[in-house]
Amino acid sequence: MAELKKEFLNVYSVLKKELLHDPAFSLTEDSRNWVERMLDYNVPGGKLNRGLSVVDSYKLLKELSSSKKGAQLTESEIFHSSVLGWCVEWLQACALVLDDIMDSSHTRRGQMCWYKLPKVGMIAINDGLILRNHVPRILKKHFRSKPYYLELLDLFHEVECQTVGGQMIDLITTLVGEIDLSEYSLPTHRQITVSKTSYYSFYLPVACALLMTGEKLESHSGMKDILIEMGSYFQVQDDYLDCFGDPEVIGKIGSDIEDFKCTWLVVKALELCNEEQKKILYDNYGKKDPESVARVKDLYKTLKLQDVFEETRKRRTRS
Ligand code: DMA
Ligand code: MG
Ligand code: MG
Ligand code: MG
Repeated sequence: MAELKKEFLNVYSVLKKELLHDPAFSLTEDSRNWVERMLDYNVPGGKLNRGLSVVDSYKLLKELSSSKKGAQLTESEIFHSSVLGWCVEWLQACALVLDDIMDSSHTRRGQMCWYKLPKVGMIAINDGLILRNHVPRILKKHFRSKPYYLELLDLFHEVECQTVGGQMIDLITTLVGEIDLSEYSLPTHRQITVSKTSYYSFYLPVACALLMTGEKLESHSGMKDILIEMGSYFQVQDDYLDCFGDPEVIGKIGSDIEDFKCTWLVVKALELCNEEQKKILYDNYGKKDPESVARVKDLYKTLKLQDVFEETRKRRTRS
């Protein structure tokens, strides 16, 4: 895998160079420098799990179809699966740049959020759109002549619709919560997590690999169900870490309590709290001052949500 990761990172440099000279964007020298810095800051610095899982999934699918363990990928297969992996990473970079503005976040991947840099600010909105528009440019350049090109375009588009739809529900649900926090429930939480996270983080990489092998996505709805489930659990973990994770480890400072978000933690707290504790939640949830945030975190600890999470984790990873 170390070798594949090295190759994967090489492909980033190839794609970046192509995009910086893509006439569609009519870049000037200054704007080319801007885009290069913006890409280096926002695209390759994460765990790369989503991108690498395209290469991994493709390798596994090839092994399955040839019933040979350790099947070797050709140069072209490594390159093309890596390109699709980077398209997933590009889409993720777009989602994160915009998500951090909307969530008023401070840090991401161990550095200041892009929009927080003094010379960037709201230019980050257009940068998000640049990132999003890079994806079809990459796909056109490298997949135009493939028989599955249209399906690939359609897949990225459908997944993006799910993601922005999910982001919208994530954001507008807070308006409902501000009126009555008890409206937050597990079904609402699930709807948010499936659409904002599962599709692009779990389904998209495997679906890309399947298309590369010539499969039709409609024939794999069982696989989709499993990946959606994994993604939903991943977002439960993300909610948990927003409050209990170490910012040094997760690379970001949580803001869900301040942002009034419908998270797994607040839903569980509402399920478990007595009337007195409910009042603490109502009085402090969604407030920006550190004392209110600390009171909510204390309540989560009193309700032993860390243990409840541990139980859920064991149950979900067993099934
Ligand atoms: C993020 O949800 C979802 C997308 C589509 C970026 P989030 O705001 O909980 O993510 P994070 O905790 O990384 O800001
Ligand atoms: Mg966020
Ligand atoms: Mg968000
Ligand atoms: Mg989060």
